Amino acid sequence: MTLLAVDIGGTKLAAALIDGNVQIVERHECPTPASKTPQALTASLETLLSPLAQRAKRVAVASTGIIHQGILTAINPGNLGGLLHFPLQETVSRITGLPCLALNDAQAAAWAEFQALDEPTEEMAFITVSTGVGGGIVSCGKLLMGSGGLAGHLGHTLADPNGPRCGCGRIGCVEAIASGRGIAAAAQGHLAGLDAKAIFAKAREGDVQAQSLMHRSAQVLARLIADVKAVTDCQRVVMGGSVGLAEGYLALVADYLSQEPSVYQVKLQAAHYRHDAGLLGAAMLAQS
Ligand code: ADP
Ligand code: BMX
Ligand code: ZN
Repeated sequence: MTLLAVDIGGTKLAAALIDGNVQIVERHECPTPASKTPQALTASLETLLSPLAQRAKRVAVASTGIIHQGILTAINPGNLGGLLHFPLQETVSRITGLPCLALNDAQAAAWAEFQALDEPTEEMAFITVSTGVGGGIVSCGKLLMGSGGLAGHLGHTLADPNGPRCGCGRIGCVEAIASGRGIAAAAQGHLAGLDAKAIFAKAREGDVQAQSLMHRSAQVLARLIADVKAVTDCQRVVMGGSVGLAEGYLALVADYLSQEPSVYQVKLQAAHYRHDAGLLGAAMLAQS
């Protein structure tokens, strides 16, 4: 059965047709609209999904935000152009004319990455460092979603009580410092206004401020991973997202993690499915 999978992130929307062997047959991408309106997101989804829908029997959505009973509620509305609530499942079903399953993007990615592990493992955490910092936890072989969809929102744990205010309302969240947006927000002087991608490129050219922003993010991630190890006793942590998968980033996180006491050490690896983990995880859950 061919399935249409959709990934809604703070920076980009992706859609793919996926066959019965969970292989991507065709993939498209476009920017997430910057406008605050549900109409803008609906219009972008229409453009992306309408040409593909006829070839699929079902649709599966992995989306940024808390996804509960088909409704998207942003924990950090700033990551979604200010959009707070969106009737995700209903909108996607209406656009495609197909039954729809929707869940959080990092939870979906965690499920795909759990299936791809090279050895039997019961506890695993997936962390995306992207527009925000998202997370998904598999415990006793089960994906945790929580009664309201909040489970695994690791980006909103505390990194620094003296840090910047996060869009969720708390002070010093991991996301406020370590995410793509957090990195860009901390940039000053000649780096002000650049996005995380451009800042990482400057870091590779030897720019000292850019290197320090990259290190700060990686250090915060390493502390988060130690916290996650303490909470879940996971045997594996998988990293995704465009910041998480950026050249040199994972090695930096691993280096900071190695400075933590041995009880907090855990195997760290890049997402097997790279940027498609969310799409494939949603597809796997919809097919099961
Ligand atoms: P989404 O959040 O929509 O899932 P991404 O995973 O692509 O999208 O994350 C977007 C963030 O990643 C942006 O902040 C962008 O600047 C940053 N980014 C994209 N490519 C790179 C790169 N090569 N190196 C570092 N940061 C990157
Ligand atoms: C935010 C939150 C999470 C999401 C994470 C990564 C919103 C809109 N999103 O913490 O639900 O999983 O960002 O999202 O509140 P991404 O857009 O960076 O992939
Ligand atoms: Zn927060």
